[in-house]
Amino acid sequence: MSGEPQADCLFCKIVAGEVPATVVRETENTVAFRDINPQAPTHVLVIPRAHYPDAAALAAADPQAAADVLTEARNVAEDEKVTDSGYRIVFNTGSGAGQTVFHAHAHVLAGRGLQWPPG
Ligand code: IU
Repeated sequence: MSGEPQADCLFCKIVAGEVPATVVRETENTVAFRDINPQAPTHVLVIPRAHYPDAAALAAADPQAAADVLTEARNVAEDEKVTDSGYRIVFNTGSGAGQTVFHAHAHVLAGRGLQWPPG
C-alpha cells in the first residue's frame, strides 16, 4: 500500500487543505484537528498525512508515521493540559469497532469521566 492521497477520502482533503478543519498541531507526518462531533470536552483526531485505511495498515506500511501519530496524541494531551486528569487514545479499526472514516486516525479524548469497558 502506497500511502498516496485518495480522491474520495475526507481526511486526505483535510490534509490537502481542501476541506476546513480546526487544526491544532501539524508535523511533517501528521495533522491534528478537533473532531467535528466531539464526544468529550477534548476530542482531537491525529491523522497521518499519508493515506492508509486504518491504524493497522499504517503500522504495517510505515511504522515511523504510526509512531509519530502516537507521539502527537501525547503532545495534544500536553497542549490540552489533560495529562494529570487522564485521557484516552482510541484507534477504531474496522466498521465492527465503530470506524466510519477509513483514513487512519487516533482519537484523543479527555475532560470528562471515561467509562471502562467502552461501549
Ligand atoms: P471513526 O473512529 O472512524 O468513527 O471516527 C471518525 C471521526 O471523524 C468521528 O468522530 C467524526 O465525528 C469525525 N469527523 C470529523 O471530525 N469531521 C468530518 O468531517 C467527519 C467526521 I465526515
